[in-house]
Amino acid sequence: MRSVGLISIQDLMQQLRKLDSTVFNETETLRRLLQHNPVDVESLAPYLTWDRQHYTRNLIDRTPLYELMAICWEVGQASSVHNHRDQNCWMAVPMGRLRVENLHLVRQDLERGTCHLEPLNTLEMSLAEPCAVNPADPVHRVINPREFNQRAVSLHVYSRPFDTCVVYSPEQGTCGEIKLHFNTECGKPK
Ligand code: CSS
Ligand code: FE2
Repeated sequence: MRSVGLISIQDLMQQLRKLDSTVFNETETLRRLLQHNPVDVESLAPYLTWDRQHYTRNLIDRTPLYELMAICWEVGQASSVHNHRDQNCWMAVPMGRLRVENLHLVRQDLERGTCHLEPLNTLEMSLAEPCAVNPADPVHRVINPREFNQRAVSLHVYSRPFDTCVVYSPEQGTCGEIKLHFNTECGKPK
């Protein structure tokens, strides 16, 4: 039986598909929708895959307007510092907790592969606390810190869909473009 107050991923998918396209142009409406509709991790079972080397990306739904994916984080796994190609992004955490480190991009020169970043703030996400990436300062990294001592699953809505991003090394002042891949799409291995 589903815990009180939780919805299934199918229900969330239906709600997202009904939204007017304008909702995806600002961050607060969808952040609130995710906050009021926490997803039951049980319903995500077909989309959850685990890899000891790297977090996994699992596509759940894609429309011309957005893509919805589940990302699975083993204890201690983290993303690179990266951007979201100027697309909006919302993240909810149906299982575990995750830390988001936001950075301010002072400058970048993609052709030269150089950048300068400064730490901005850190926040924590959980079932009760989804978040939206701030379009004014979209560079961040997501971490499942070893001390949290549990696997985590996050749901990401990207509008519009993107399949490349820029990754940064704040320590070395370097950056470069990478391609993003899915481990599974609609519950099937890629
Ligand atoms: N943006 C990363 C996950 S951390 S928000 C990705 O899509 O792989
Ligand atoms: Fe990200």
